[in-house]
Amino acid sequence: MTTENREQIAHATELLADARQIVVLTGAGVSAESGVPTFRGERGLWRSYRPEELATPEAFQRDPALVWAWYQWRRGLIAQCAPNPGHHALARLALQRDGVTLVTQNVDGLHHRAAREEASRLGSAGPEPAFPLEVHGAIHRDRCSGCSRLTEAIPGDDPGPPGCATCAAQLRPDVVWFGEALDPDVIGAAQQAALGADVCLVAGTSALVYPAAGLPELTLQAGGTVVEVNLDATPLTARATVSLHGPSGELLPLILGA
Ligand code: BV8
Ligand code: ZN
Repeated sequence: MTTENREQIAHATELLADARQIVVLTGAGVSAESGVPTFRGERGLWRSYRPEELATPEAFQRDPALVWAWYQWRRGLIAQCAPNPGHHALARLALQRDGVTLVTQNVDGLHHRAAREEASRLGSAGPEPAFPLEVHGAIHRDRCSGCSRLTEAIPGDDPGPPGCATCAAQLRPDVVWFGEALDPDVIGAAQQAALGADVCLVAGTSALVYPAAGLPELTLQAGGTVVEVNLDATPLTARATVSLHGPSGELLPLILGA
């Protein structure tokens, strides 16, 4: 590891140790080392499809079977994946310190799984059900497009979205598609946390998708600092007090203490 990176890691560790309130924003990059493909990287999910083709209500309207098959494929893939050391380091930070809010754009549920595993290792109470704040929803849940009833998704290769057991309307993945509003309570809590944070730790996101990508900006506007951990540079890099380029699965345990 270069001396420069070592100094950057020490600086990031110091900023986070001195912070009273921390907000963490993660994106698909923190799950990459778990085997979950990112959206825009080399092997990104979107490489095979354009976001507009699949993750929009119009696409689901136009071709529900295609969109459903894509989510079922992703669900099967994610079921084979496990949290990586980056998820575990963030889970320990949130479980062992007050004033930490973890916000994720990811729908893969790996942060919650890491927190459950850390809690049982620490012998502490498990994470809140609302941990982390999943601003784009959760792929393991289905939502009825009629009565909004939530159910655990059932993997399988059914040719298209099933009907709701209560009202027979079509089920859809309980995720936020492009052009859809985020749950105001969830994004509201995330924005509150960002406004009150001394440090916004951003990991594994291209910082392109709003309103989530606006969270670090709120921390900066309120006088806080940004620490970025990402493989590539992003529009946020120039605004970060510390920007570490490398795999989050390696860097987060170094910054947060393994
Ligand atoms: C809304 C859930 C309004 C589904 C997703 C122009 C300007 C501003 C905004 C817009 C605009 N045009 C349109 C918009 C709005 C749009 C938007 O922001 N578009 C972008 C593309 C410009 N936003 C919306 O539509 C949002 N809704 O605005 O609604 C509204 C209001 C009221 C009423 C009605 C409507 C909804 C956005 C949510 C979309 N849903 N996903 C699903 O997952 O299937 S977005 C999708 O992208 C994922 O959630 C993903 O998390 C998210 C962001 O991507 P990243 O997580 O950053 O992943 P990415 O691959 O891009 O980057 C990975 C990074 O990790 C890379 O930088 C890479 O270098 C790095 N990396 C890789 N490996 C590693 C690593 N880093 C560290 N370690 C590694 N190992
Ligand atoms: Zn229903």
